[in-house]
Amino acid sequence: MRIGITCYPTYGGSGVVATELGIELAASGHEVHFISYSQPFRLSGRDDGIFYHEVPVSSYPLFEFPPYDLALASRMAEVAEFSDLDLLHVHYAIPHSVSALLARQMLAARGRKLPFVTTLHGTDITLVGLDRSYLPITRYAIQESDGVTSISTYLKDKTVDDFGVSRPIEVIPNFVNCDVYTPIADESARALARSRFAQPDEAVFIHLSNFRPVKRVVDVVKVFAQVVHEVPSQLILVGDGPDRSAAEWLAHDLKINDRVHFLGKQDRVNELLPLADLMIMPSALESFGLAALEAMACKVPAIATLVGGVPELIEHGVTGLLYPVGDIDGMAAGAISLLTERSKLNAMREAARKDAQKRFCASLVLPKYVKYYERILGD
Ligand code: GMT
Repeated sequence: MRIGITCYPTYGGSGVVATELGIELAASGHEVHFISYSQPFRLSGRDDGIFYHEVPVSSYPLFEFPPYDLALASRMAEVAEFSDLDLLHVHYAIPHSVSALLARQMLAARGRKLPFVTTLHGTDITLVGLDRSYLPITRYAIQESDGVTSISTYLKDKTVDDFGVSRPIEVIPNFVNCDVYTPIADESARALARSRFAQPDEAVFIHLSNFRPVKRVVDVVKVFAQVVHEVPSQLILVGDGPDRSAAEWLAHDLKINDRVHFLGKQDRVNELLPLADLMIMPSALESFGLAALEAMACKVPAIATLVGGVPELIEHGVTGLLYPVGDIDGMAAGAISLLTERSKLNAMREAARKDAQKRFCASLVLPKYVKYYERILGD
């Protein structure tokens, strides 16, 4: 198949899923064309079967807001025609599904078919999409898509309840390449890599996000501050965004800044995740929690919140621990109990990796997308 993919290319779960999907599709022989305003950040250096088409957005003194969605629709239609696309797959409904709808109509007028699939990821439904300025058009574009997938049952139900969408929605969960996201098998190699951050007897925590308010990064530091009084530990924070400086200030105020490592945006998170003992993901909401899945595949269970689609990923007490949002004391106590009873932590580490392999490996989830595309093309 020749598949066009549109996503937000910046740091964010929907862009990661879209990019990893494109990479996996290309590796299994499909031709993939990314259409976006810049190259998705995990794409660099990979080109077999993968093409990237930039969307130029011109400005004009009259435009207070350059119309990206229109430029995107034009580019989608052009790429579909020049590269003979079979299908377009857009990630995150706003505005990508609306642009795809326009591109499909433009091509229909030229006697060409371009079915499109919309994948719903999270705040396109739970936050931004509910804004009155976007809700009617988002609902319309979802309803009119040739296919719609959602990354969790939670998000599917939200779409039906909050948008009144009546069309079928297929649940295809987030996935991880279990050969790329993998523990470091050799203990001495792992110890050497950990020594960049921690002494041999110290525990290592990791957090990975885009530091938006929904991720509650300040809670990460608060949880860690309680743990570090009981168990010698270090905290690695990967990513960047609006709440980074609040987290940095808190680490300074609590005088734990020498134990908190802000690494900023990193490309090869698969090399950092396996260094940790535990992830902290205290989000106010997650439709799935891709970062926790990537950590689990590396044998790193998450201390997370009982929100959205997270319980579809993490089984409390088996593959991680789940607490109410803001329950700093609970999360800290849970982490301390795992770190002081190493056999419990080791069992959870094994279970986390096994569960990621059994339910969410790219090799299991990719065929679900391919089958879904075939169904859409057959309709
Ligand atoms: O909804 C968002 O915040 C956007 C999106 C992104 O681009 O970061 O994140 C969502 O999509 C991920 C991949 O499908 C999910 O794993 C995240 O749980 C989800 N984020 C939220 O629901 C907050």
